[in-house]
Amino acid sequence: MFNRLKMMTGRLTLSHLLAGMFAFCAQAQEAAPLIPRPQLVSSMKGSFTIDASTRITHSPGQEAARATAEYLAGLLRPSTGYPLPIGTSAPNTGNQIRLELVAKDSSLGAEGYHLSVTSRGIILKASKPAGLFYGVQTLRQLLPAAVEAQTTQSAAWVIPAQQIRDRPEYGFRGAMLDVARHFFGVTDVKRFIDLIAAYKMNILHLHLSDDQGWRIEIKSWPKLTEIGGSTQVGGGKGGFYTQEQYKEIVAYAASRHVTVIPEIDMPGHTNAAIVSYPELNCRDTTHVLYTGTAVGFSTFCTSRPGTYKFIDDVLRELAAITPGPWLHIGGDESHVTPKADYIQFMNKVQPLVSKYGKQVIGWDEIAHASLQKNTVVQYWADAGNSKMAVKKGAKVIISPAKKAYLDIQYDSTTRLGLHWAGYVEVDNAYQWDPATLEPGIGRKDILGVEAPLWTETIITMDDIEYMVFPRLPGIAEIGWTSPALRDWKEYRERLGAQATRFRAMGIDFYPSPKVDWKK
Ligand code: TNX
Repeated sequence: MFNRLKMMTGRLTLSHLLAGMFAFCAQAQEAAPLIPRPQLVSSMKGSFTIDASTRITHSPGQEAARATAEYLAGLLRPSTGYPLPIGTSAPNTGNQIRLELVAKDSSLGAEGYHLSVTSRGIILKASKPAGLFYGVQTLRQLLPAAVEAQTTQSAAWVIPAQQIRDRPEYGFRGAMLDVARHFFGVTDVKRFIDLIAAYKMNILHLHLSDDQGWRIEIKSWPKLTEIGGSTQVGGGKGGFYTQEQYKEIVAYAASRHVTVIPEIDMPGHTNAAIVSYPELNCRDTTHVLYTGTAVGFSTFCTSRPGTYKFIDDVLRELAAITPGPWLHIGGDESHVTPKADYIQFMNKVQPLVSKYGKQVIGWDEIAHASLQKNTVVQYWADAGNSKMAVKKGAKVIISPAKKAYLDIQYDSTTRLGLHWAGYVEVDNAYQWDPATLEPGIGRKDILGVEAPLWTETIITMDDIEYMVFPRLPGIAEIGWTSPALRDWKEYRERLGAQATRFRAMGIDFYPSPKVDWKK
């Protein structure tokens, strides 16, 4: 509707006039094609237009609201070209986008928000700062896609009058980036964070170590990065984050209400660490750096005390620079670790994580060990393991490869990715419900949903975008929107409408034939 309006008008003053008239004539305005779909939207007559004198305001003394106001201004200024000054003001003065933290509204929870758009202005309310941030993401999608441009656009910045009340289904909505198989620098990771946060995801899981590379500086074991970080799949130069760079990523993520979960995979997937320090392996043979893509051939020596001293040091340093509550210890595909040793190993490592005040996450194989209270199990392949975890009282993160893996090819023609878990087209990635996927794993057992991107075949940011879009917005919606409000046919329309946004954001997405993409 607004694109048509934009075409009809072009000039700002005339468009203002027409926008008003159009809204006046319209009986009921269609709800905007938002992703994730909000809980409750009620359209009203009229609209608000952001113009050269619009201000962004917050209540005095609300620093968190101010931070979100700055973030919103940062989104709107480049494309609108307006100054959009930020300040405090009384609630009822017009032409402002007002961000308010309210104490009372417990129905909004930790991440919910209430967005009210009238012809006088916009009021966004939330009980917690994250709610304001998500309200801003919604507001962003209510504006014409041109708002995403980095240069001044001559669009009419009209937002239809409406009320939105919204809050997420799950408190854990994540994406994982494997920076071990191919390394991605700080700039790429920041863009990845911006892209997931735009769809209201709040977790970034970084897979920081694997056979092909060790990507985080550990000051007490410097060869991990010196040697273990020096290559990647295909033999490129690899790379790693210094602790300062990691902190920069964590802080950037926090400014987007995203919590970073660092993963050190063990006892398998450890060739890079073993090459750096051969004593971590039982046989003191020399190992060589690995640049292939096979899995399951390496293991730490589970019987040597030195192995646990090493792990203690790594977890201590990592915990000290990770404000989030979780440390992920991997545990997948340890094919050359005898089962009894694996169990003993996991029983010894879990307390080391707790010692540094963090909660364990492990891939579903970890369910074979005794699970510490609060250990979280990530379901990726084996439903039996995950059910066993639930029986042992663990909460589960749902990341089934056949639905949620972003590295799995869309179809047989996809130029990137793997297909060991079949093919995952956009409809397939969307049409499932974590709470009914596996009998024996119910809503109450589930912490949330995560979409992992493994990078054996992913080399550039462009590659990342192609595999992540358009599937990630669907997984984000599974995490955010209640299942009763989700339907593929209806979602398909909203996803098609996102194309203009993807383009304006410079996202190289896969134009799936399952969707009619808006031109
Ligand atoms: C399985 S998922 C793995 C990874 C691979 C991925 C490729 C998991 C816990 N292990 O090591 O990268 O498949 O899709």
